[in-house]
Amino acid sequence: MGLTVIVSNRLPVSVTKVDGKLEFTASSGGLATGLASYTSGQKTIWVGWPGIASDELTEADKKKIRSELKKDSLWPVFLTQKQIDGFYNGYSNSVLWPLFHNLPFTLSDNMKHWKTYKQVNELYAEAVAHAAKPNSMIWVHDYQLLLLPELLRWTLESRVVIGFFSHIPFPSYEVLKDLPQAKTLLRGMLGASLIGFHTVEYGEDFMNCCNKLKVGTAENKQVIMGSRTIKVADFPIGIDYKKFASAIKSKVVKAELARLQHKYRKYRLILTVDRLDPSKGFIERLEAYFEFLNINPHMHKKVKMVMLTIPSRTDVKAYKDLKEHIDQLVTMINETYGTPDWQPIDFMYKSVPFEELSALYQVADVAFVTPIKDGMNLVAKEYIASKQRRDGVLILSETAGAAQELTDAILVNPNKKQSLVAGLVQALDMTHIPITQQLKSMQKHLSTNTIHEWAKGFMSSMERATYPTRHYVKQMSKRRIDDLASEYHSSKKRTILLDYDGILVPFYDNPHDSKPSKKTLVLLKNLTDDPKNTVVIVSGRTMNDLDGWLGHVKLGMVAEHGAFVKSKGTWQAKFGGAAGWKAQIEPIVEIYAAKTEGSFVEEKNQAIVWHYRKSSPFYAQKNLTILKRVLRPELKRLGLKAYDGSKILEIKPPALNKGAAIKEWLRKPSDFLMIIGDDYTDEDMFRVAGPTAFSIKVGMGITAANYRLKNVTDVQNLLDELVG
Ligand code: ADQ
Repeated sequence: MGLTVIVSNRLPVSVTKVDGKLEFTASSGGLATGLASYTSGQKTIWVGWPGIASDELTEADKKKIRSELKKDSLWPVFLTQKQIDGFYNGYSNSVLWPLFHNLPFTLSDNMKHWKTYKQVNELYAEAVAHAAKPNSMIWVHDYQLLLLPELLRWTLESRVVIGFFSHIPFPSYEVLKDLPQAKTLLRGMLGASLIGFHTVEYGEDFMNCCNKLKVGTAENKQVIMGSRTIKVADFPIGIDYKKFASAIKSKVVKAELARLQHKYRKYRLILTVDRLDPSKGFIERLEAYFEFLNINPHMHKKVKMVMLTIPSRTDVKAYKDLKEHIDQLVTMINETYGTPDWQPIDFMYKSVPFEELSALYQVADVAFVTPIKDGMNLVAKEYIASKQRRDGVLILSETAGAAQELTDAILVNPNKKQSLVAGLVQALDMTHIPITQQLKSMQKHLSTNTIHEWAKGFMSSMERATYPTRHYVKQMSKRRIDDLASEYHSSKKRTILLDYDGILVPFYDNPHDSKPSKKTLVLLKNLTDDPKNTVVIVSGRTMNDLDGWLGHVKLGMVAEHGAFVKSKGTWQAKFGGAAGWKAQIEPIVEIYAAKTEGSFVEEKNQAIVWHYRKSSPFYAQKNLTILKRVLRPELKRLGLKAYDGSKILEIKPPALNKGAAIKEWLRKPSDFLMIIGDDYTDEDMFRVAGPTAFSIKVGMGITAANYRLKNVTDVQNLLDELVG
């Protein structure tokens, strides 16, 4: 494999200048650990800002930094203080961060930073262009670099594979639409071949924004942009589980634990650990703790809340204001309820070494993790992993990405004081057995879904995401259509296989409205009147539908994707009797159809189809994801598969497919074979047709067909040209 290039705002190292001397401090953040495990053994370069403004550096300093960092395969991007203010403090942290976390902010004040954001993304692009080689895999991280994937695609074209991962939530269309740069940012991200988020929901919000803002066309976990297909997927980040789970074996951790156990021996300890950030819900949490103490006087002197808070973005006004507000509330609570021998809150405003953090996690009876909104939240996961020998209860915001996985935690609504207070009461009341059961189940999940697996998963999806662009087929030019027509006219025996919906008729909201037009019927009649032609309609429709609309035309027919075949005027069932599995699957599908307004379930002889064309795309996608998850074990047990079609989900046995159904026509001798289809079920036909057939995909998306047409009108024009 070629070179891997990681790009993030910050390098995993901090450079400082103390008394004119450069100092280098490695940061062992989660990302660095996860990527180290993945990239060990292969050539990797990491591009990012080294944490010092270039105004402080001489040319000699920069040279020294470059050469020092090069030893660890790190590549610095130098930024001036002005650039950092505009790009990082300004646009990234005062516009994108609050917007993506649904936090209040003023757009107008910060719009002036957009230019710098763009300019700095260009600087990163230049640096990556220097670092990358042909065939490099480039993995771009987070909201500071939303424009970078597209910039890289322009600079490096198709010589590289680009992936993008967002560590923070993605906003809904209603929130994003008011940002003047929304479209530019989406386009920037879509320069990548793979876009990853922590949760399915963020990916769906992203795709919904693409559709509503008309940047590409998004469906079924992919976005089509011109000739490119971009995959959108969820990759929930994990932690270095072993590091936290086995920390207790270290002497330093043991000593620290003993110290803390003694210090807090009189109390039930409630721990909070976060960066000081408006998204982390500090105010709501403090107000809830105040209320808890107010209504539970018997807990006074029996509980203590330790708030470990790491300073963050201290140059941004909203962060300075928040620090002041927290200080006021902490003082107020300590003064209201504190006594000479008891302080309800210990507020620690600093970063602590791993050993101390681990000991705190181990000693705490409760972790009170209540962000207003959080991409994932690693603290929740670190706490659970640290609880190998001692009990501990996790209270977690339902709005944190981690809540999707840690469903055994006490899940709370961070915006509702009563919910937070009830969470505290419940956590402090819990007994040993349920606590250990919950811990075990969450630990099992975290020990397998680690940061190492996350990095591996993303990188291997990135490798696979390269295929769609390579397999892309261009639309048929006038010249290719003329070639096809001339082969048609010079041939003696022709086989023409046509899908029905989306090929001969457009899509209708109600599938029963898809009657063929007069024009289509005339066209089919002309085609079938030519004795050289065998024309077959290969559809997912029922026999009744096809006979009703086309029964009077001399056509071969395939109904229900191959369950029934009509040749020489009579229908034959290709798959035994009734499908007994339907009684087990249909009730499940019905539940989600009922939750999705405008959708319905169709029962076919050998398949069950959920139609959601008329439903809101947001709710349809959301319920589709859940339904697929719920169905997975059932389908496995019954040997069935679920297929995503055009606004449908179809469940059927995998052997039932159009490719198998058309074999009998493919066996007949012919010197002209044309197959036209539009959705995934037609791909099975394209695959068996081989390279010499005129296999034509209608519409966008990856395909095994050899040619492409745009829409039903194009198909009509082509057929007109053949019979005309
Ligand atoms: P953050 O917003 O930084 O990350 P989080 O995921 O909780 O949030 O990570 C914080 C990290 O800092 C944890 O590893 C924690 O141990 C550490 N930490 C916090 N306070 C500390 C202190 N006082 N001393 C030492 N260490 C401390 C962003 C997104 C998250 C997403 C991550 C990873 O906002 O939603 O989970 O990226 O993708």
